[in-house]
Amino acid sequence: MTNKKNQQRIDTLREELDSHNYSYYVLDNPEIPDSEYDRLLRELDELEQQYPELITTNSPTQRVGATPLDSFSEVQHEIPMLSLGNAFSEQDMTDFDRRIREGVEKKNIEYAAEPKLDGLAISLLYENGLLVRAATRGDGRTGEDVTLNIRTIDAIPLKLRGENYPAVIEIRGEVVMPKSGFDKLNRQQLEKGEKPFVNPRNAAAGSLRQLDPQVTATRPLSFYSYGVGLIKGMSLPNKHSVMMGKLKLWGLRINPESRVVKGVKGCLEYYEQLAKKRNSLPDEIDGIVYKVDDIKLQGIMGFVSRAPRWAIARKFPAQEEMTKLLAIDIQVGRTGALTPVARLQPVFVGGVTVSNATLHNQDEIDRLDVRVGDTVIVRRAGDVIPQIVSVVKSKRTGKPRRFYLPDTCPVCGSETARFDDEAVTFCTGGLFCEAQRKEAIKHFASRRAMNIDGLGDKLVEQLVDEGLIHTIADLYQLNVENLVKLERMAEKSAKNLVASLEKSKKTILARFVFSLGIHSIGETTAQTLANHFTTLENIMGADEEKLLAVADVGPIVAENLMTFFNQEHNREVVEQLIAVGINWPKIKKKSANDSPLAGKTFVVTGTLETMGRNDAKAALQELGAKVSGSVSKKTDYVVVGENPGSKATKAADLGITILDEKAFTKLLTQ
Ligand code: 5U1
Repeated sequence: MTNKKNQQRIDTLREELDSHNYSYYVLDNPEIPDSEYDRLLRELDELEQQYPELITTNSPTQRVGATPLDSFSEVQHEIPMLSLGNAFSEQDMTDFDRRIREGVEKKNIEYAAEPKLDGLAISLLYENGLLVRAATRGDGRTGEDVTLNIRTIDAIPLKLRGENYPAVIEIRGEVVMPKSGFDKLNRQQLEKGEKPFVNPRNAAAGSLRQLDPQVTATRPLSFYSYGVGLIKGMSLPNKHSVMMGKLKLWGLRINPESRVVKGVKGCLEYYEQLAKKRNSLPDEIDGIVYKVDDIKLQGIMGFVSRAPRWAIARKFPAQEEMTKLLAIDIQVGRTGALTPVARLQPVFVGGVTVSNATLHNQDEIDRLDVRVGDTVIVRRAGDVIPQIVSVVKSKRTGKPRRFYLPDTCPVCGSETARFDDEAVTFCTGGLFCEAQRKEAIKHFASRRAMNIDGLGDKLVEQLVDEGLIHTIADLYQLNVENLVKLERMAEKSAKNLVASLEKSKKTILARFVFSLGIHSIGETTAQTLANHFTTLENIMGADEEKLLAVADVGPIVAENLMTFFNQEHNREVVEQLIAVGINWPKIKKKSANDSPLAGKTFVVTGTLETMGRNDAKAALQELGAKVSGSVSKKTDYVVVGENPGSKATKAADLGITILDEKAFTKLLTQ
C-alpha cells in the first residue's frame, strides 16, 4: 500500500472504531460483536506499528500509556466542583420544591431527574474537541490530574464527535465500576490470593488512584456525564436536559434512566420507580439527583455555601451500616454444608432490620478475620442475603479469639470434613443427619437414581415431617394403610406408590451407588465404580489404594467413599436396603475390549456440568476409548459442553458425531 492508502485505511479504521464505541457505550446498541471490534483494533495497531509516524495521541490504540507516574499533579478547578444537599424523605422533597417555587415565583417546576451513581466525580476538559485533562473532584477546588488513567476508559471519548462542540468544554460526571465488572474483578482478586474490594465505589477509586495506567486499563470502569463546568465559545442552552442531549451527540454517555419530571409529584413517582429497579440496574446507585431543568431559574436560585440551591440528592436507604457481631452460629444445610451465620445486634439497613448475615464458609471468616464481639459493616442490597463486608478493626476491644467451624456436626455429631480445594465444610453424617435427610431421600427417589414414580419432593417432606420415615430404608416399610392417613393421599395414589417402591427394588448397581447421595459421586463415577469393582461389597470394602487405582477416582472421591462407608449408620441403611430386596444383575467384569467405546477416539470441549474434563477422560479411558486434544478426520465423537471452543465448529464441518452432555452420559452408562 502507498503511504496515502495506509493513511486512508488508518483514518477509516479510527472512524469505524470510534463510531462502534459510540454505538456501544452511548447508544447502548452495539453494531458488531466484540470479536470484530478487536479485529479492527488489531488491524489498526498493526498498521501503526508498521508506520509509527502515522500514530496520533487520540488514536483508539493509544488509550494506555506505557510509563507509570511517580505521583499525581494538582489541578485547580476554575469553577469549583460542588456537592449536593440531601433529602431523606418525601417531606424533604416537598420542602425543596416549595423553596424553588417560592424562590423563582413560579407554580410548576420541571426537574431533570437521574440516578445518583455511587462512583467518583470527575472533570473532563476538552479543548477543540480533544480530551486534554481529567481531574478528580478532590476538595472541590483542587483535584488530582488523572488524565492517563481516564484515557484508558473506553466509555470516555478521546475526541468529541461532530463539529458543533464549543472550543473549550469541561464535562463533569461519575466514573463507576459496573456491578458485573466488580464481581468479576473480585473473583480475580480472590483467585490471585489478593484482597477483594469492599464495594464498586472503592474499586473504582482504587483503580483511578493507580500510578500505572496499564493497571487501570485492566479494570472494568465506565463513565456517565451529568453536567458541564467551564464552557467557552458557546453559550449554554436554556435547559439542562437539552445540554445533556448535546453531550450525548458529542459522544458522552448519559444515564439512560434520566428523565424530566413535573413538580414534586413527578419527583416522587420517579423515586418509587427507580427504587424498584435499583437492584437490577447495572451500576450501584445511592439515590436520585433532581435539578431544576431551566438554567435561568437555576441562576435565580444560586448557591448556598458549596451546594446549588437548585439541585438536591434524594438518598435511598443506606445499604451498609455498622453493627456488632454478637455470635456465630452454625447451620447445617440440606446438602450437609455447614454455614456459619452471624448473629448481629439488629440494625436498620437497606430498608429492613437485619439481625443475621451469612458468613458463607471458613475461608470467608478467615478473609474477613471476623471475631465474635467485633464491630462490622453489614450490607443488604435488595433481596440479597445480608453480608458482612468488613470488620472495623479500630473498634476491636480485648483479644477475641479466631473462629473455626467445628470438627463435629452440631446436628448429628458426625465428623465434619473439608477438602483442600473446596471452600465448604460439610457433615459426613449423610443419610443419618437429620438436616440432610429430606434431601437425601429426594435424591434417592429421583428419576436418575432409584426412579420411584409418585414420590415427589412434597411427599418426601410430608413423610419426614409426619415421622413416617427417617431414612431411605424406611421408604420400603411404607404401606397403603399408613400412606392413606396422610393429608391429600388417595388410596389409588398410595397403591401406586407402593407399587413403584416395589418396582424400584430391581435396579442396577451403578444407580444404587449413585442413589446413596455420597458427596461428589455422580452418575459417571458410580458407573465407573460399578464397572471396576463389580459388587457392592467390593466398593464398600475398598481401601484408598484400591480406590485410587480406578481411573476416574481421585483423592477426594476416595476419601468421600471411605468416609461414607465407614459410618456405622450408613452401613446399616445399606444393609436394610439389601434386606428389603433391592437387587441388581450380577456384573461380569467388563474388559475395555468388551465396551462398545473401545478403540473409539473422543475429543471433549467446553465445560461439562456433571463432571470435570479429567473425569470424563478417565471414564472414557476406563472403557477403552482414546481421548485426543484436537479434532481431526480420525475423531469418532466430539463431546460438547457449555461454551465450547472452535473444536465444536470444526467437528460440525468434518461431519463428526457431536454429543451433548446428556447423550455422552448415556453412552458412558449404557
Ligand atoms: N447524577 C448526578 N450526580 N451529581 C453529582 N448529577 C449530579 N450533579 C451534581 C453532583 C455533585 O452537581 C451538580 C448539581 C452541580
